[in-house]
Amino acid sequence: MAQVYIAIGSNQADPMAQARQAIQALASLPASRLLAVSSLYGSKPMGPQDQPDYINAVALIETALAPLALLDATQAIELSQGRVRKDERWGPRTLDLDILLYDQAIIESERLTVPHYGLTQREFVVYPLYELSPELRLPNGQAIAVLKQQLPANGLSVLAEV
Ligand code: PH2
Ligand code: MG
Ligand code: MG
Repeated sequence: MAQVYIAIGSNQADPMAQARQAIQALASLPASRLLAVSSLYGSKPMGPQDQPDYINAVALIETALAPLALLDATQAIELSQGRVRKDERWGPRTLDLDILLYDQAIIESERLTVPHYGLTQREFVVYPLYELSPELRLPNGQAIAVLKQQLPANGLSVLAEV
């Protein structure tokens, strides 16, 4: 079994409900178990500013799914919650599920990069990761606690528990 951190993001169609529904869907993944979920955070949009604020959270699951099988499953959840792939980079979406860490694996394939390329620069990923696992280290040895200390909160706030 692998321990996998998955980022959840939404800024369309009742983002709080989208996030909660996504957590239910992650809890129902085959050959997997939901171990923990961070608080639900409100965050300022990264990228185009003419879009609503986001709800972000991070879930920790334990899974027997291989990385690409897990990617297929998370993309199916995105689609089931109305995700439409658009060309605009960092544009609004009903649901985004990003595989952040898969055990201590380093994966660089056409479909999947792990650790997620934006992880260390995004307060809406680093803060909830720290909330879940303050002792966590990335495969390159970086401590999540140090990353959090170096990253301004940029208005990030805890809005609710799951
Ligand atoms: N996701 C994006 C683009 N911008 N901004 C915030 N605050 N949170 C996100 O999850 C997010 C974003 C595309 O994946
Ligand atoms: Mg994303
Ligand atoms: Mg994504």
